[in-house]
Amino acid sequence: MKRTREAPRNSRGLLPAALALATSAMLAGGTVSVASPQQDGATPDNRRASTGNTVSLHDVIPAPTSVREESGKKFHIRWNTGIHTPAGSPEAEEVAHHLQRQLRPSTGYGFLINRDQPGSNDIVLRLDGSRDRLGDSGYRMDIERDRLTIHATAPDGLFYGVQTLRQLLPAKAESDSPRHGPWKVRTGEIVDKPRFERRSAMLDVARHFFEVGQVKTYIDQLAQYKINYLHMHLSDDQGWRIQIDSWPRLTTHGGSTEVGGGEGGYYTKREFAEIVRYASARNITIVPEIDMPGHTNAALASYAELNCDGKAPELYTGIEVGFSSLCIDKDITYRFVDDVIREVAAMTPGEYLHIGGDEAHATTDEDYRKFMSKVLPLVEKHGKTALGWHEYAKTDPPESAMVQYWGTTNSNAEVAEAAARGNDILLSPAHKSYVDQKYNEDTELGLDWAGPTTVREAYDWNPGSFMESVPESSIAGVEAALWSETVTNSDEIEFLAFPRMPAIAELGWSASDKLDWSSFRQRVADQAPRWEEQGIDFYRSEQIPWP
Ligand code: NGO
Repeated sequence: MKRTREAPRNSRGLLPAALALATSAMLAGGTVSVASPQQDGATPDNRRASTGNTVSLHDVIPAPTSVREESGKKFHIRWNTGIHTPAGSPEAEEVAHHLQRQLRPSTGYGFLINRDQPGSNDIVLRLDGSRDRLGDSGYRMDIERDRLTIHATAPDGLFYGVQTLRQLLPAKAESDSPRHGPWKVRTGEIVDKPRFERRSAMLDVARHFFEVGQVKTYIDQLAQYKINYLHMHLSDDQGWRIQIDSWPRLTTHGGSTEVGGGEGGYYTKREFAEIVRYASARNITIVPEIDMPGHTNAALASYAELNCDGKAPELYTGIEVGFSSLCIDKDITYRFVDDVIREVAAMTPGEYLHIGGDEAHATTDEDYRKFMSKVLPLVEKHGKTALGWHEYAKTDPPESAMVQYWGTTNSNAEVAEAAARGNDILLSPAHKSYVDQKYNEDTELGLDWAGPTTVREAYDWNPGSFMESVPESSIAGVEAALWSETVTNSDEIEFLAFPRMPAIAELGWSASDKLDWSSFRQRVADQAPRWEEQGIDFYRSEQIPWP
């Protein structure tokens, strides 16, 4: 597929002044800081830039809560470096195995796990963190010359500490084949914890289907930026992607095509269980979405009896939406929804089940309310909490339900009322966090109805204060949504998600006083060699000072 990687139109090949200055200083061997001044007591002087050999402790995405970097000394990973884990915590040991799998291929070292006493040069994982300071998911990394220790209150925090450690090693540590060291980490201390509980990404597997392996690749990419939920859009007009035993034609017929008429596909229960397991081993909870009552042509095409007129429509491979609806007045509709929710709920260990509810343009307002009043109790009946696109806020869902905002402005009365009633709000404003939008008019890949959206536009907003009359305490978090009307493979997922997904990840994780575009663009630039090692096909936005 052809696409525009650069934004050549307005580019005159000139470096912005600050960057030109920074570049010439670096060429002269000097020290440069493009970060904002005076954060966590750091002056631009003690914020040393990363070099080819070592990475500045400040050079992490999402930006940590506080960083203190020492000068001169380094922690050195050597052939005999082991990983020490606390006794009696299989989850912590899982994190150790994850770190081991991560570092073995590039270093060629063994990273033996669980020695009785931590030896010198070891990486030590400890569940002794202070809950006051770190909460449930934070960590403190203490990097000394002869030991690197990650303290956390729970295994989640250890996992996040390990993701930070990966970014503190030279980019070649991400290689899947042996490379020469040295493997040094600068000494100092990082204290870190998330601002919001939910740092989510969404992948639309309905418009184009992605195989299990492609989903796993994306999960790996998300996990390194501390994303902890993957919302999977599993059904839409163009395809039904998850096996439902009680309604088998949903997949055999409804899953047999996709946008553009390709062969589509679906996940068997076994395959889906593998996705859930793989994600959970990377601290990511899968949130399944079955979109209804609109966006249901694939289901309506599979079962004639779900249609009010008893006639099944043709399968659909276009991208216009808003024309389909389940039949609100038929009993069979609710038997169908009950079966689907029961089976999907049984396949996903997480608390939430997403019931869509967006763009029900073929359903009257009255019918939409009637539908939600019957479906919301079914979600509860099967032990789940409802999540839905913000249109369903008007049906007064129970207080426990979460509302996902996808509008293109910062005000919505129904969402504000839902927040006042006690519903948590998940933010994915389409003009900011829809990573399916083009970067600029010249990008061939992507839609543009809410965009185009540059990297800076995706980054430059504050989720805590974004929505009028919705206090930060009502915000569950943010989501980078990747709809797949134009996306057909992993390269294309990566092109749209990088660098915007890491931008949204930082908005979800980092404290508001750490959100700073000039610092972020520099840190993103420094991720490029890692992405190259990982084979990530990112977009070289001209807003970023790539190395
Ligand atoms: C909208 C629409 C989706 C599209 C997407 C494309 C929502 C919640 N419904 O977002 O069906 O795929 O835009 O950007």
